Amino acid sequence: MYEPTPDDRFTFGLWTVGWQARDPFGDAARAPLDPVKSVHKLAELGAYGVTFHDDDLVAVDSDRDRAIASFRKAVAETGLKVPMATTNLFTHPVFRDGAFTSNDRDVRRHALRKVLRNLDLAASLGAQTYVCWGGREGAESDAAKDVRAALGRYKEALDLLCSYVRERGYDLRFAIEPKPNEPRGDILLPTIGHALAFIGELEHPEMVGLNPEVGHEQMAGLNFVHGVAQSLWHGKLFHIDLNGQHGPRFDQDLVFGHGDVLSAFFLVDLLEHGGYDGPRHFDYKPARTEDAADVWVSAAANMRTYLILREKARRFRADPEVREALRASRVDELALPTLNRGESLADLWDDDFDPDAAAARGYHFSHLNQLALEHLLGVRG
Ligand code: GLT
Ligand code: MN
Ligand code: MN
Repeated sequence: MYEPTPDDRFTFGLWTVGWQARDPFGDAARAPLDPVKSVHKLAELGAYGVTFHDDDLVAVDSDRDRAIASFRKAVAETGLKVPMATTNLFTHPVFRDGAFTSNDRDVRRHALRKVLRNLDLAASLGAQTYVCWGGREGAESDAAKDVRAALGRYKEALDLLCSYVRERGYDLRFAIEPKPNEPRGDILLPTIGHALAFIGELEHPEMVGLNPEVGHEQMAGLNFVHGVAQSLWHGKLFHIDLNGQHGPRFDQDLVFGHGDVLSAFFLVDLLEHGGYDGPRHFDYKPARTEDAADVWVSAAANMRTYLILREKARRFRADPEVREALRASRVDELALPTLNRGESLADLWDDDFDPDAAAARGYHFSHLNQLALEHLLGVRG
């Protein structure tokens, strides 16, 4: 039980297990990992796929063509899929004021070239989602960035990239990954809500959606489950980055479930019952305390936690007492339109409604929440 298989559609970025544990205060604590080894290990652990940044592929072999050829061979041998790819527009110091929104126009042109080159590779590997995480798109000082102009350049870049994908006939859609801060003091498109509003201004809004990350919304003090639900409601949950975070602080990228576990439970419940059918992508970092073998223990932990929560969510939904509690809390009543078909606002005046009597009725949410918690803690079902 809780053994992952490719049917579970778990995917990992090469940069996750391959993270060498450099942080702002310390040097690398682990040796570089050959992407070929990561592909084989992930396949062995039961993953469905692997994702990459252009620069991840040259982690140990700086000969780009050879590195790509070995990666291609490894995915073919293992049967791993490559459902998503992305561009590193943040490590090289050329991007220190951003990529698509750098004040330096030459840098913006360089950033576009870097994405174009990797889009061709992504398409050739069968990727259907292209993530755009704009970690360097932002500022530390409000004097330094004309935010309205920057959003114009951000839109220009995405419009150009969408037209390139259309011209080439690639089966690719873009997914913006919001983050409030880190590495920049303030990052543009800091939350799911900001990104959704921005997408509406693009030339091809249907080609652009979201790749929300658990920890990034929680860093902003926001409810990730609500953010994902709203993304689904807009038809914009193109991809997802699963990990763990302990509230507003630096980006922890913990193993999935190792942060706010109650939120992780409701997230899995939503993903499994809310109509998301994309990959379950883990974007975590094996902690700096961990050695080379621990990396794989932590990778497996993400998938096992997801499967445990999936089973808990299933039992929660099947429990007759939960069904009764949901009814008593009138959770299902929210799905009923407020006016009946054929009714108009004028019909509202016919209601025989006593606000004081209605105000006296409780919603019994504490009982419902306790049932969820007890399922999660394993004392029910
Ligand atoms: C980077 C970042 C992640 C993004 C990745 C995609 S890279 O590690 O912290 O949240 O998803 O560029
Ligand atoms: Mn993160
Ligand atoms: Mn991420």
